[in-house]
Amino acid sequence: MNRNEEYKEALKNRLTENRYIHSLNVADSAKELALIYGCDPEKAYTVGLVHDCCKDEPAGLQLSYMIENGVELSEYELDVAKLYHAICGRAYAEKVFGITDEDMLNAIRYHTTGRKGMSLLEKVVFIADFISAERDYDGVEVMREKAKRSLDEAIVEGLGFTIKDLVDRDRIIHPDTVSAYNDAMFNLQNNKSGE
Ligand code: DGI
Ligand code: FE
Ligand code: FE
Repeated sequence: MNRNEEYKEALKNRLTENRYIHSLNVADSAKELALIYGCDPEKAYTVGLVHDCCKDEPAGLQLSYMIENGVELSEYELDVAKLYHAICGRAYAEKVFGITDEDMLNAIRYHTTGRKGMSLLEKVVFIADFISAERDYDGVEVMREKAKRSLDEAIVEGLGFTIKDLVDRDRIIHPDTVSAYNDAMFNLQNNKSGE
């Protein structure tokens, strides 16, 4: 039995209305992708639901929560508050939501940067976040098509977009972001998608 209804109630109180709607939509997209690519649709739905559970907390509170719970941050993570919510979210999901499945916890932890060697569930959640129903950026339809065709193709498209944007804005690019891009590109070029 899953605890999704309980998580929804908790998230309604923790998140802004738009962020809550985003979470419901990512859950739906993650379930759809899981059914296409053959990973557990229930796990994908739950991770989609909770992936941004700490996003609307002030950065200072997220930081103290991580410190209290013994979460260690690298220099790049410490300096990039936008990345806190994924790392903090993993700790919160384990401690408060009682999620113990390591693959689900990793899918929350790496949903913003990605990483080298992502599991199918991690990839599914990573891409679901880009194509959820309320997303309307230029190019979202291309992303939705690619997501149905190949997760690695969608990762290259999505991270290519993110990395260009970060370069344009003089932001630090997390090493996991770069590794995730290279890994997906390598898989595409060597037909090693693992899908
Ligand atoms: O939480 P969401 O808005 O749904 O999406 P997300 O968790 O993918 O966060 C997207 C934000 O994270 C976006 O503003 C770009 C930023 N981001 C992703 N990777 C990196 C990054 N920011 C920096 N500085 N470095 C990264 O590697
Ligand atoms: Fe996020
Ligand atoms: Fe999100």
